[in-house]
Amino acid sequence: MPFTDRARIHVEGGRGGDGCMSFRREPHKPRGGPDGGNGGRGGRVMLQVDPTVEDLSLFGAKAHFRARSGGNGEGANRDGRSGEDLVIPVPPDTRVFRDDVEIARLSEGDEPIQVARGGDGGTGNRAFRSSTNQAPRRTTPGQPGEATWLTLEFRLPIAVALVGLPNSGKSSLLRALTGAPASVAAYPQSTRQPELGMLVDEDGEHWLVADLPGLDDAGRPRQSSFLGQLERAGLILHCVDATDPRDAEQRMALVRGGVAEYRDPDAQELVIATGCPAVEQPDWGDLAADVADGAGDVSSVREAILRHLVPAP
Ligand SMILES: Nc1nc2c(ncn2[C@@H]2O[C@H](COP(=O)(O)OP(=O)(O)OP(=O)(O)O)[C@@H](O)[C@H]2O)c(=O)[nH]1
Ligand SMILES: [Mg+2]
Repeated sequence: MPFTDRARIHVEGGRGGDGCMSFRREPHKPRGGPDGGNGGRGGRVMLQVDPTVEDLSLFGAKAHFRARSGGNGEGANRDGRSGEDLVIPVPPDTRVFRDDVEIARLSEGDEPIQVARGGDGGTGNRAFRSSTNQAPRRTTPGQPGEATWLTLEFRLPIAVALVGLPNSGKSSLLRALTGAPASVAAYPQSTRQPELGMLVDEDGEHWLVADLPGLDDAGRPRQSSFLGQLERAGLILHCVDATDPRDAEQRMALVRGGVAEYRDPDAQELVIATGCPAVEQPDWGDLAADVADGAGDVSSVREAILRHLVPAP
């Protein structure tokens, strides 16, 4: 299933039930008083973190969510039942936007939040009885639930992000560093989705490493890029193909320009000259890696990465 980190959903609270018009009917009391009950309120739509949900791809197939309506009031003073709330599961660390304003950020263990109110139930005729009107025929209908579009955004807890021009060896390096089965190919933009691997340090600490494709050959973000995922990365591995005859500094400037708006300004950057043995490390790079076919020694790169990572407090 393709990884999805952004979704638009429409949520709607349930409609309130209608108030009821009814008069008591008893064998020996022909003119019983009003006994129509109130309608129940509509169910709410809630968002709740479910740690087993890994991304927002669920919402590709389903974008409309509506909670149950409240029950209508009934005779004999019976009020309608409340509509059941609809609880939508989202992955941990989901952000919720309404009209481009962030209204919530949901982390594991948080209480569910309400994103659409249920409609109020209507009033039955019993409630309109007064000294001047003993037999009211008036009722009110249930109100519609609140309806709104929301944007959900989800960020993986990425510690290390690989970026670079197409074909710069990102997937190969991810594979060599983490053993992740990343797709490597001799043509550009072979990777369409973020690919993930895990680095484990001596203390057993796990670090999520991601290959974040998404720049075209001119360093421009592609339309459906996942560069938003750069946001949480504290370390950026900037892969630069050392076998490319074009000027390395110019290529680096393209990439830096392309990711500038997505990255954490405080993130550190390491420039990795790819396709290049360590002994031939060019002066524009911090490190060199030759990892053809995912093999090759990347221990120095690995160590340098781990030196830059600080365990979360
Ligand atoms: N010899 C050698 N070839 C490499 C090295 N790194 C990558 N390559 C080759 O370069 C090509 C591109 O590598 P990928 O790892 O797919 O590059 P990428 O940046 O992930 O590319 P896209 O996902 O298509 O943007 C492949 O043919 C790799 O085999 C390396 O260190 N040494
Ligand atoms: Mg790739």
